[in-house]
Amino acid sequence: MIEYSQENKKVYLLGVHLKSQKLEVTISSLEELESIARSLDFDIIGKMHQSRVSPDSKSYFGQGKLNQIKDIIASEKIDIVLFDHDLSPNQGKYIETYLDCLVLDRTQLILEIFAQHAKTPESKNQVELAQLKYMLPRLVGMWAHLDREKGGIGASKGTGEKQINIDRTLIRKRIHHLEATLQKVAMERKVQNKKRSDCFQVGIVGYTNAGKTSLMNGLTGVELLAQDKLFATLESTTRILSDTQSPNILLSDTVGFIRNLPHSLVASFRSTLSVVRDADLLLHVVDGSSPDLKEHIRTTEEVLKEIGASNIPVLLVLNKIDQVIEEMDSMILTKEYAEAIFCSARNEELINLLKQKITHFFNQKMIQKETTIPYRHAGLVSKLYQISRVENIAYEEHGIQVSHAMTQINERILEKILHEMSLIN
Ligand SMILES: Nc1nc2c(ncn2[C@@H]2O[C@H](COP(=O)(O)OP(=O)(O)OP(=O)(O)O)[C@@H](O)[C@H]2O)c(=O)[nH]1
Ligand SMILES: [Mg+2]
Repeated sequence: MIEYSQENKKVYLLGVHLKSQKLEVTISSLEELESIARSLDFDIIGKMHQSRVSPDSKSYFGQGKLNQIKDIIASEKIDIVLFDHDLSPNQGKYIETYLDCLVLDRTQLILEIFAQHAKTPESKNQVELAQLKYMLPRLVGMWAHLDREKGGIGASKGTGEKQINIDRTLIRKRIHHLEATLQKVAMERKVQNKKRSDCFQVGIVGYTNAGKTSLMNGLTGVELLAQDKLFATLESTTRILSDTQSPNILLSDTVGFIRNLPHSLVASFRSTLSVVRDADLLLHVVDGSSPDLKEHIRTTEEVLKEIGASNIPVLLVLNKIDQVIEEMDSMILTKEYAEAIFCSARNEELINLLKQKITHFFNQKMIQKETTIPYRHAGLVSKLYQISRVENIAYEEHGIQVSHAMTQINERILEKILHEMSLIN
């Protein structure tokens, strides 16, 4: 983790507004960096952005701006400069040497939050892997601060300061070890998922802090930790959607997304995100009260594409609708997102409506069947109860007449059983 002493470090935030982009995007991204920094207990002294046609290859910012920042660092006694962009190893090294101040970029801050919030061995390993991959190309001539005793950046447990000084070979070895360990967990998860394949699976996805865990809690009656913090959830949790009939609908809550999510993190979290890839339906939860709603939707869609989950059917859920107070705003949302489900994790009625929409989605996918079971095979009825939703059962002269609904997978299972019993060809 970033080593900073107990007292809050004074930080200054910097961003570049590329003229090809909308200014609001730069500003809201810088605000987001501020919330990340606040979650890390940094003391935010100020922020600024510079408009440029393109980033300077050597220093990202222009030289004039760098001088201005240097003065601020001196007068405000800034400890760390936070950059709202990803810096190349050379840019990072140059800026840090020039400013003579610890410089952290967006990726490092996101990695740091993940490191602090990781609780399970798996998520800790995933974060460590991403940190090491980030660190590897930066080892040669490591940024000046890494050599300092105080205020240097180390990674979370086991990847700390000491490891920064060990050679690349050891880091590569560690990377291989972590990848192998994670691979093992991924295999175990695959087996678990197979067991669940007779259930419908719903993955809750969306931008960080959109209210995914709060909705999961409301829908399933569990009490997972929901917090007004970015990346409160890093692990995937699966629960049964309450009050549903056979087959069960399983809901999985997982890690949230953010713009410019480091690729190494997405790659490391592939296994955790397998609940998303394997889902039959995605609930794309978005904070309906956020002015950055569109950007959040776009980011989530991009990450879904990156992890190979862009073909799964999606229900868009505009959450926190209780916070949309202005009638005008509400009208615009209704018009623009006519297909979306308007919800609030704080409103039981709306949660129940969401639950109905989910069950309705799957009911539509159920296949209606009429199966006749000869009395000599009466034991099959209990199997039908297991693998389908029995709606009516009548004991006729020629056999037991069952009206039931089932999934396509279970229909194939039933056909196999009937075939083996020579009840069908
Ligand atoms: N007003 C209001 N607040 C909500 C609603 N849903 C969630 N929140 C609050 O928003 C914050 C974030 O909620 P979470 O459920 O942790 O969000 P998340 O999407 O799981 O966030 P991460 O796990 O950090 O990605 C918490 O403080 C919740 O209490 C809602 O519908 N209305
Ligand atoms: Mg969460």
